[in-house]
Amino acid sequence: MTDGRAVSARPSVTRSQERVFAAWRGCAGPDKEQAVNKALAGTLAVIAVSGVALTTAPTTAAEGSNSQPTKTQVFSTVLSPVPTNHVTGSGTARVQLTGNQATVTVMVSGLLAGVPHAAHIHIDGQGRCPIASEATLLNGHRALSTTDGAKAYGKVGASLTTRGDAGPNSEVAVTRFPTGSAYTYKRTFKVTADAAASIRRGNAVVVVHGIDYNGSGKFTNVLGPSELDPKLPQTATAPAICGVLRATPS
Ligand SMILES: [Cu+2]
Repeated sequence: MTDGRAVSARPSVTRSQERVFAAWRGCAGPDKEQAVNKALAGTLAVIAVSGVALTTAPTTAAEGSNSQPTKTQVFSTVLSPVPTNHVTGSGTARVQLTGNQATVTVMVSGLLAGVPHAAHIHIDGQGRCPIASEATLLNGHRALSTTDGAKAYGKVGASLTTRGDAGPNSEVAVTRFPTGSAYTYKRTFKVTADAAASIRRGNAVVVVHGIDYNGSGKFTNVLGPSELDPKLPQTATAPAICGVLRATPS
């Protein structure tokens, strides 16, 4: 799936991703789809040069090393397709937790190619993935939005961004999430006390978003706008694959 090479963020990728973001935010209707996918294609081209593996270097240990020694625990899960959302992809996720410091590894395959996939550790819900009966009508189509799944998996506790903030505020920071149908993500960062507690009690759920509901090979407006940000299509934020983190022998 990957060749294991680390790909560092280059200015060219950043500029390209900013164009994607601008396209997303800037227009509406059919033109929007065209502009978004055109901009996304540019991003993909840049990323493709370096392969699909996205590996982000751990943050420096400079921040907050005052915590008492804490036993390292490992949590993992298999990521399975969210029902009703027309997803065939899958993946795995692993969280190594020491105090509030988490090393998160996510491997996915079979997702929609060429687009960013928002991914989070959700917390404080019912500690499960959504089921088909929780789907609603989105622009006339039965599917699960992120909000439809919130009762099951809760709110965003951490955003699995490639750089910068990794907290709940980066929930829809589309320019800072991994892109592509298959990738390996690895990053070490500090999670909130709430998120760490949720992970430890088996309540945390890893969700990767972004679906190809109508099999068009791109994000479209088939499900209408996202409830999280009306400038994004619903297909960009709807949950794709999901799994509940469980304690695992390390
Ligand atoms: Cu999420």
